[in-house]
Amino acid sequence: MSAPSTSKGRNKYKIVILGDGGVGKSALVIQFITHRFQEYHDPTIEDAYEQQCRIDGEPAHLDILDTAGQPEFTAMREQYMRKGEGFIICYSITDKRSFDEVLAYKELINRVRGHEEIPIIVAATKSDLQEKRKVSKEEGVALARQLGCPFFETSAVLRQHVDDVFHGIIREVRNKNSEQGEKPKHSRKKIHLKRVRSFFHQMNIFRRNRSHRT
Ligand SMILES: Nc1nc2c(ncn2[C@@H]2O[C@H](COP(=O)(O)OP(=O)(O)O)[C@@H](O)[C@H]2O)c(=O)[nH]1
Ligand SMILES: [Mg+2]
Repeated sequence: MSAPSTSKGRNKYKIVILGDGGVGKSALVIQFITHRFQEYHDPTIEDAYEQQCRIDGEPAHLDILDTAGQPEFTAMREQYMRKGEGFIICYSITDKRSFDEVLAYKELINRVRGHEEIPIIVAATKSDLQEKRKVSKEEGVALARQLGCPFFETSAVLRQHVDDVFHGIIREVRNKNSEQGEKPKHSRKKIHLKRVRSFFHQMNIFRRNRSHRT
């Protein structure tokens, strides 16, 4: 049986990497794609990468967004949070604060996606820095269990469990899609709701225009 494609039917997967600045998001993505550890990557750059690979014998085209910045609720952020099909939330084993922030990123996803079941993986980074460890593996496992998602401790330096994270998130998205039987994106009920919302939206614009005139 062939693996289900995404809702757009192209084996294309939109993956978003979240996590505090400096945890190693860019290093993780770059190691996955180039098989190299890049020691420095401009922390302010938010970049998108594309990668083709075979996962469980099926082709996958990954569209990976490497985010930058804190979990604030900006319009741009809302846009990609809405479009993301799978999320990798990163924290560093050397940084307890980044671990505590994982829940804030999960809440951000919930805020945009409501009760929709969203494929997530928690990725601990910098597992080569054992002497600087501030978060135990057990704490990571417990957090992932709380979120009901897979968990890996990775090292971009040693290329440990890097593929596992990206292959894992694709598996999660595929599982979700096959459970939902690749339903059309918008049910009748949703389309109706959209129309109602759009009506209210127009009303608001109308009111705004009126208030400009007065
Ligand atoms: N030892 C070690 N350092 C890492 C690892 N991943 C990233 N770094 C370092 O952590 C810093 C921040 O990495 P970066 O990928 O820019 O973090 P980002 O802000 O989350 O994108 C850089 O100095 C990297 O060299 C890792 O797996 N092991
Ligand atoms: Mg970065």
